[in-house]
Amino acid sequence: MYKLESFMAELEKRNPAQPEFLQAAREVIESVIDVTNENPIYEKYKILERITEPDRVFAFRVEWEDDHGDIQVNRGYRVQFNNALGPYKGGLRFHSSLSLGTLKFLGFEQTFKNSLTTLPMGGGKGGSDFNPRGKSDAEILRFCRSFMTELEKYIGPNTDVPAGDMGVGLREIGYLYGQYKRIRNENTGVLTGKGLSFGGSLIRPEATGFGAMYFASQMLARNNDTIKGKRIAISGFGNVAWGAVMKASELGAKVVTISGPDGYILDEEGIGTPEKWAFMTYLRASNNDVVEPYAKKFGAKFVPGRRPWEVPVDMAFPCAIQNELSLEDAKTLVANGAKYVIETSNMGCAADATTFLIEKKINYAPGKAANAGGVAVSGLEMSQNAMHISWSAEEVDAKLHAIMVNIHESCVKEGTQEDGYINYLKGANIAGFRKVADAMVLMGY
Ligand code: 2IT
Repeated sequence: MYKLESFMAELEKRNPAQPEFLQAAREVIESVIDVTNENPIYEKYKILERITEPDRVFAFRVEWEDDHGDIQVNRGYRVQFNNALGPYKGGLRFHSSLSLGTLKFLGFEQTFKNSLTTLPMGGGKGGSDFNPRGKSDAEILRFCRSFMTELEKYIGPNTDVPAGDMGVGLREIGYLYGQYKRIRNENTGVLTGKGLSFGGSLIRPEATGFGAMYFASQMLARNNDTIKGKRIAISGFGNVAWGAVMKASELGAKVVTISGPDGYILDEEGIGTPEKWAFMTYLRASNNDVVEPYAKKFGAKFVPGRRPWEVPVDMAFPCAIQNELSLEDAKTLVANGAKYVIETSNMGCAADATTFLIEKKINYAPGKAANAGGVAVSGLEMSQNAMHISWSAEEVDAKLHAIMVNIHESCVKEGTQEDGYINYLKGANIAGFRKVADAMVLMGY
C-alpha cells in the first residue's frame, strides 16, 4: 500500500530544492493514490517511484557571442521524462529564472497532458536560463544556433520532438530548426511549431488558446451555459494569451485584461479586434516583456505592478506562468463572483489556491487538461510531417476540437464526485496517469 505522506517524504529527500516539481508531483500522487492502491500490479511494478523519476536529464553549456563581441555562457537542458506512450514531446522554455526543478515539473506534467490527448507522445521539456529580454534578433539567432548544436545530439523525430514554450516562438523554432538541418541534413520535422513553409501546421500558433476555450465551452455546456457574453480576465500577452483572446472574442465573450511582468491592462471595451490582437504579437516580438504600450495605443487603463485577478469577471484564464494565481487571488476572484478558473498556463494556480477553488466548488480546470491543445496540434504536426502532407486549417481545427471534447469527457468520467461536482484536477490526473501506468506495466521494467 502506498501512503501519500511517506511517499512524498521520500520524494522530497530525493529532490531537495525543487519545490515546483514536488508541488506537481504531490498534486498527481494525491489524485491517483487510491487508483494505484486498487491495482496491486502498479505497486508491484513500482509505478509511482518510476513515474516520478525522469528517464534521463541532459544539462549542457551554451556559449554565444553578444552584439558587443563578448562571449556569454548559459545553461541548456533537456529533461526526457517518460517515453512509455511515444517519443518524448514537450516545449523549450527560455527564461532567466529557469532551473532544473522547474523543467522537471514541466516534463512531469507534460507526460500526463500528452497522455490525455490520446496521441502517441511521451513527456519531455527543455530550455535555458537565457533571457530573451532586450536581446537583438542577431543575438537570439546566435544563441539558438549554439543551443541546437548541443541539443541535436539528444533529439530526433522518433526519439524526442521539442517545440516552443515561454520565450520560444516561431522565430526561435525557425533558428533552431535551421541549425538542426545544417548539422543533420534532414527534413524530418524534429521540432514542432515550425513556419508554415517548412513543415509547420496551420492552427499550431493558436492551438493552446483555442483549445482552452473549447475546453471551457464544454465545462459551461455541462452547466447549461455558454461562453457568449462572459466577461473574462486573461493574464500574459504571449502566444497562449493571444490565441485565447482571439477565440474567446470570436465565441462572443469579452476579454478585459492581459498582463505582463510590468502590470496589467484593463480594457473595458474588450480586447476584441484584429488590430488589438496584432498589437499583442508585436509586443511579444519586441522582446521588452511589457504590456504598458497597449494602454497608450488603445486608450485602456494600465495598472502597474499588479495582477489582473482583482478585476471582477465571470471567468479567469491564467495564461502566463506557474503559480501566477495565489490563494489570495483565488479568494478575490470568488468574492467578485467568478465561477470558472481555467489554467491555461502550466500549474497556473498555487497549490493552496487550487485546493480553495475545489473546496468552493468553482469550475476549476488544471493546465494539463485545459492547455493540452497546444501539444495536441504539435502531435498533428508530427503526423503531417511523417505523411509529408499538410491539412487545411479547418481539418486541424476540427481535430483539435474533437481532442479537447474528448479530454473533457475523460475528466468528467474520472472526476465526477458523489454530489455531482466535477473535480477536473482529479479526473485529469487519473485519466492521464492510467494510460501511462498501464503502458509501463505492459512493457515490463
Ligand atoms: O506546455 C506545453 O504543452 C507546450 N509548451 C507545448 C509543447 C509541444 O510540444 O507542443
